[in-house]
Amino acid sequence: MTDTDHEPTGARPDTTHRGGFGEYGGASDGLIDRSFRERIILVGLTRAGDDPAATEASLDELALLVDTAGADAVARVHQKRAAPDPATFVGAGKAAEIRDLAEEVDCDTVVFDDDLTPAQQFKLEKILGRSALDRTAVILDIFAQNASTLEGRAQVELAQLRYRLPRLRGSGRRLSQQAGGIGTRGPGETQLEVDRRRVLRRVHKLEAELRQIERHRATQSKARRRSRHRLVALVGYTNAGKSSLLNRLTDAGVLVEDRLFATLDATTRRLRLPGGETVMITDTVGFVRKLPHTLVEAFTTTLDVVRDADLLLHVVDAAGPDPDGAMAAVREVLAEIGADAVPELLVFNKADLDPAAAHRRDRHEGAVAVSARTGEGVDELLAVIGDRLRTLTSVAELLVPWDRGDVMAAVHREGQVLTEAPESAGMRLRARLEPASLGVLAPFVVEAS
Ligand SMILES: Nc1nc2c(ncn2[C@@H]2O[C@H](COP(=O)(O)OP(=O)(O)OP(=O)(O)O)[C@@H](O)[C@H]2O)c(=O)[nH]1
Ligand SMILES: [Mg+2]
Repeated sequence: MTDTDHEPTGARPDTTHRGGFGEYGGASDGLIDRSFRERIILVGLTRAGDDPAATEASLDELALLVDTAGADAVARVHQKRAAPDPATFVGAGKAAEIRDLAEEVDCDTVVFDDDLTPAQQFKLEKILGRSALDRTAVILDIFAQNASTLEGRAQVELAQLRYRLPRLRGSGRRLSQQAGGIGTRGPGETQLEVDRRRVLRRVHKLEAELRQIERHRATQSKARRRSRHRLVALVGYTNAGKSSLLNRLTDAGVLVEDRLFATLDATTRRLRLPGGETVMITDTVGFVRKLPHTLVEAFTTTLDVVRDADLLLHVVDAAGPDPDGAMAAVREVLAEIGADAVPELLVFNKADLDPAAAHRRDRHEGAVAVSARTGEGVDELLAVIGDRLRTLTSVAELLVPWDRGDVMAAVHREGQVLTEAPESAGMRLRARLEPASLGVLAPFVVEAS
């Protein structure tokens, strides 16, 4: 670490707590001293059997992340190695090389494209004589800058604290200085223990706050289910155009920016489909390769909405550098949050920029190509959403005895009645029903398709 990095954060007035975090949040390990752009060296490692081109693609993205965080990538180092060195991630010789390069290009910080263990980070900072961060730290920093709601901030701070807890050794002195000493130290405790205790206390408080929000969410989603509106969730790689599409489909007015992770909070709007049915559509946080687990965990309340959705609109930037890689990364995160079973509709966006969008659509059955910017393909998208949602329900034929007015009412309430024909035994109906309603009405079902 550099000397300035060892200063208490209070002495760096421009290292702002922009997200309004608690005393450990946002500032101290952040990339950003917003009075100038830091100069960064990026380091990637290709393991035996892996494709070096994939490492380069990942480094391209890391450069974008670093830029979004507000710093400049000035050099790049790529090492091929059987496996990461347990002590220094790259080989010790390479680490020394990076130190020399850092001197030469006058860089402030070295960012590694993979997660560093706390021990590796500590060792590397000693060798490099400057901060060593990993991709996770950069992503956390961007999230911290973009978090604006109470929930978003709590989630990001929680992720940051969980990330920092095992790393307190490296930053212990800094935290000790913040603690202010008198009265904060219990008998026989080291400063590190005090710091850990304080961080843990804050973690528990945030967890409690988020549980509260989650309970509120659960009530909301119950209300939605009662309202019988289907929920469609926009998911996809960051910057794919999810918010633009929501704005195009509804008048949501969600912030759209050519930067990564512009959206952190879920926004839900009503959307009327051409068939006349109303659904709820929700925009949410974008995904990225190697999305940090701490973030995925901290964002569970936000991501619940994805898991609960009836249909996912998987938005892909068809004009992006690696649409297939982005799709794979998104599906990985979906699996991680338990949303991989939710039906998915692929939407290739930015068709105005790249005719490849149409080709990609043709290669994937049921996919749609659109441009959120020009509106091209949007009518088709709406029609396809309606079609797909209809296939998620099933049509059943029921025979309801005349004395069961309650069941008749339930069929009308729970489903869409297609035909009714009176018979001597009762009313014969054909109705479109969700699996749950179908289950309840099973005793009256004559035939289900
Ligand atoms: N040319 C073109 N640009 C688009 C289109 N859709 C979105 N964009 C641009 O792509 C960038 C990202 O759009 P957003 O809607 O913010 O993307 P997002 O998926 O919500 O991104 P995050 O919230 O950051 O994950 C913006 O600069 C948009 O103007 C499109 O159909 N065509
Ligand atoms: Mg967005």
